[in-house]
Amino acid sequence: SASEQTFIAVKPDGVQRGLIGDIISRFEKRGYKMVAAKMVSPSKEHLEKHYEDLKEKPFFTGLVTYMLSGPIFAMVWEGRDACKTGRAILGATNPLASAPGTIRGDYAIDVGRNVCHGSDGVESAKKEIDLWFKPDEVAKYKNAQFDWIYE
Ligand code: DAT
Ligand code: MG
Repeated sequence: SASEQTFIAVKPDGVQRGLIGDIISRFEKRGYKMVAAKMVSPSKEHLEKHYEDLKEKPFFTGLVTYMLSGPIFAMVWEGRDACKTGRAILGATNPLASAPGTIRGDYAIDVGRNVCHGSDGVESAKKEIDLWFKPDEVAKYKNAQFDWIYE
């Protein structure tokens, strides 16, 4: 439905490299609606919870250290198929496999510096939005462009 939501974040490298505006623009221009955004410096515990499914992976410690290395720009984007299409806008996890035209395919090389995060499905999006945002931080509004984007 047009109200599907996904959690998208600009990781510390993306913030430092000045990519927030470009990443917002790509989602805006595609037709997605921003319903929440904030600059945050979450705790180690918060980031370990965010990546809890990966806690057994050999790269987990390095991943959490990287995510703690600076502020993160956290967002919620809404629109039809937002999770799947959001992942397509980001590109493959390993930037060397990401197509040009995707965020990672345009701006990254190393999997450990891949600039952005996006929920991998509707269920994980719900969990992540719940972890990163309070309910009153997520706006409800109709975008004036709605009828020009959806048939
Ligand atoms: P994604 O971020 O595309 O959802 P993921 O959930 O599998 O990918 O992994 C989360 C992050 O962990 C990923 O963005 C970068 C890091 N990562 C994944 N696989 C890795 C690997 N093989 N080596 C190092 N870091 C990795
Ligand atoms: Mg993931």
